[in-house]
Formats: sequence, structure tokens, C-alpha cells
Amino acid sequence: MYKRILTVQDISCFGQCSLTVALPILSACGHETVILPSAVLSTHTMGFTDFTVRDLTDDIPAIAAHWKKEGISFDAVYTGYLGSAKQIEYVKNIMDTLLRDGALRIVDPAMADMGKLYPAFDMGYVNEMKKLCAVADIVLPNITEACFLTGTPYREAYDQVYIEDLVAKLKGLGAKTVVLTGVGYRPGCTGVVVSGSESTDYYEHRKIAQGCHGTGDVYASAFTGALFQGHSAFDSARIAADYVVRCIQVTQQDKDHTYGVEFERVLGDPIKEVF
Ligand code: PXL
Repeated sequence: MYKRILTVQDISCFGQCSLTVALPILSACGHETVILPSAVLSTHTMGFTDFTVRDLTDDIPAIAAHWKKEGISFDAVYTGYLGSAKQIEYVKNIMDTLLRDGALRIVDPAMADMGKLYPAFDMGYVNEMKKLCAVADIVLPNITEACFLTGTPYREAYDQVYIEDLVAKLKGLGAKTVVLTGVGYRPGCTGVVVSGSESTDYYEHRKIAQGCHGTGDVYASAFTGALFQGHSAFDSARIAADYVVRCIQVTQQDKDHTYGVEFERVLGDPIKEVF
């Protein structure tokens, strides 16, 4: 299968996240990957100070109009870190006008972690993101993002009832399939809940580090890459989770590498699994 996927997220020039991760992973999974940069930053926003930001919101309508004129269309739109609340409206418009029949809308509401919004975002952005999730075929939030999207108090410790409630509320927003990441019920373990229209399943795996940066983007990219090679949502979630574990393992050998994961060193892993 050779699919054309449009991914909309920022370019953090340094930092191994967003487009610098999505483009190589999706390409390695065998897909034509079209990019729409939401913003250009000198680095990502966590753990760096004085980073530069060029928001590209105002460029998006003309880029989309040019694609429309050229007859360019996509099998999927996969969104990550976006530049502004206004941009979400433009992305919804792209979803309405540039998708082929049967195309999928995959939304990673990359805006928060560990109970907090990333520095660039506020509740206005969260409210717009709810609207994007409402039209999504698949959403991939972590627990913090799920809490912001559903107005649920964030908890470090939780049980299955809390997670089921989060998943139900996310579906209540309109998302058809929910892939909730970072769900762990036992010490040393974490996992992912995949809930579609027919079933809810849980894939548990080892937890080897607290909050490595950029792993959400690695996860969503590998998930999308696997899904478009014909794997089920659950298998794609498993392939992506195993890959992220390997990325963290190899990065842990390098104590100075604190800003992202060395995903390139084990890029062969998802490739072997998806084909
Ligand atoms: O990994 C998510 C992400 C993407 N892009 C930018 C970020 C972050 C997380 O902090 O700052 C610019």
C-alpha cells in the first residue's frame, strides 16, 4: 500500500520531535509524506529557554488553495503540535476540502504532558482542539491531554474506572477511535488503551523512564505508519509502543541525550514489523 499522508505539525529545528520525527518515520513505513509546517522553532519548548518561533498560520490558506488548484489530495491528515488556535480552523477546512474518499483524520492533540499544558498553549487552544477531536477518526492523547479535552481533573494515581470514564468522554466529543497513551496500572508498567466502535483493548508494556521528550510524536507517527500498511488500530498501537520502548532503551545508554530520543538508531524495528 502506498498512501499519501499529509502531516501538519511544527518544525522544531533542533530537538527530535514533531516533523523531524514524523517525516522519517512515515517515509520509512513506506508512505508518501506531505508536510505542512505549523510553525518553525529553533528548538522545542520544553527544557530550552529563549527559543525562536515563527508562526505560519497566515501561510496556510494560500498553501491549501494552491493544492486545491493543482488537484492535490490526501489519504490521511495526521496533525500534531499546531501553531495557534486559528490554525485549527484552517486544518479543519483542509480536512473538508483536500481528502480523498475514505481518507482518515488522525489527531494527536499534542499540547500537554505531566498534568500541564505546554508553554505556548491556553484554554482557548484547548477549546479549539476539542473541535478538531470531534471530527477525528482517531485521536491519540496522553492522559494529561485527555483531561484537558474532557474537563477531567488530572490524577497521578488512577484506576480502570477513571480511564474508562476518560475514554467515554473523549468518544462523547465525537472521536470515533481513541488511542489513550501512557496508561499504567502497575509499577514498572505502562500501556495504551485502544477503544473503537466495537471493542476496547489494552496493551501493557514496560515503563523504562519518566516522560522522555518527543516520544508522543514518535508514537503517533509509528502508529500512523503501521495503520496505513493495513494493520488494525490495536496492532498499530502495539507496534508503535514497542518501538518507543526501544527508542528510550537506546537513548538511555547516552546520558547527555536529554532533549529527545535516538529514534533513528532503531528505525529498522517498525519497518520490519509494518511490512
Ligand atoms: O513533542 C511535542 C512538541 C512538539 N513541538 C514543540 C514542542 C513540543 C513539546 O513540548 O514544544 C514545539
